[in-house]
Amino acid sequence: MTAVAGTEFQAAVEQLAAAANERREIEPLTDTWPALDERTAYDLQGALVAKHIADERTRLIGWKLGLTSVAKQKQMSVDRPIYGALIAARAINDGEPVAISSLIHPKAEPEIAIVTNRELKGPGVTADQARAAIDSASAAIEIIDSRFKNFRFTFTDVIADNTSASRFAISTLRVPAAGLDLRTLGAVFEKNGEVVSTAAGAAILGDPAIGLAWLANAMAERGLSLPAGSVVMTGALTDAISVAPGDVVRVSLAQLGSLSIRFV
Ligand code: OOG
Ligand code: MG
Repeated sequence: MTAVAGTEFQAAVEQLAAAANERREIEPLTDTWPALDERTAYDLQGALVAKHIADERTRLIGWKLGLTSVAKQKQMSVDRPIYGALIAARAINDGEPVAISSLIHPKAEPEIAIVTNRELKGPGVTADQARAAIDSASAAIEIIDSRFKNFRFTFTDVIADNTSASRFAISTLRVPAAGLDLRTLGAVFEKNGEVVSTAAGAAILGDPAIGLAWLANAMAERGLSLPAGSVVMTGALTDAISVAPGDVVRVSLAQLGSLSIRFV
C-alpha cells in the first residue's frame, strides 16, 4: 500500500467510526474513492471493528451475513451476500427499549441466529458440513443503521461500514439444531401487532446452512476461520423496515419462539 493509500485508508476508518459514535450520516466512501475494491473494503471493516472493540473494551462474538435473501438483494440493488462482525457491546435483550435518538436512521430485520459447535475452515466448506456445525438456532432481530446518507452505498461501501451493523437481539431460547429443518421454518414479522411480511428459512440462499458455508469460505479468502461457538446472524429473511419512537417489532419463528424490540 502506498503512503497516500494508507492515509486514505486510516481516514476512512476514522470517518466511519466517528459517524457511528456521533450518530451522523456521511457520504459513501466511493464518492471520493471510486476504486475502493472488495478486498480493501473488508480490510477497512476489519480495522473499523478492531477500533470499536478497543475503544469500547468489548469483544467479537461472531459474524453476520447480509444480503442473503432475494428480498434484501432487491431492496438494496445488490446481488451477492456480504458479511460483517458482531461485537458483544451491540447486543440487546428481548423486549429491551431502544432509543431511536441513539441511532441515525435504524431499520429492523427478522433473522435466524445460529451458534456453531465446531470450527469451520474454508475453502471448500460444503452446506452439509456447515449444517453439521450448527448447534442451535434462535429467533433474532437485527437493527441496521447505515452510516451512509439515506442508506445509499455501493457493495464496497457497505462492506467497509461493517455491513450497516448496529444492534442485534437474539432470543435466549436456543433450540438444538438436531431435528430442526431451518429451510422450512416459517417466519412472521410484525410491527405494532400487524403482519408486515412472512418468509421461511429457505429465503436465506435456499438454506441458512448454505449461508454458513458461504461465510466460512468467504472468510477463508482473508485467511480467517470460523471458530466453534461463533454466533452467526444469517441475514434478513425479508425487507428491512424503518422504525419510529413507539414502534414495537416482533419476529416469530416456528419452533424458535418470538422476540420483540420496542423503540422509544
Ligand atoms: C446492509 C446489511 C444487510 C441483511 O441482513 O441483509 C443485512 C443493508 O441493507 O444496509 O444486514
Ligand atoms: Mg441483517
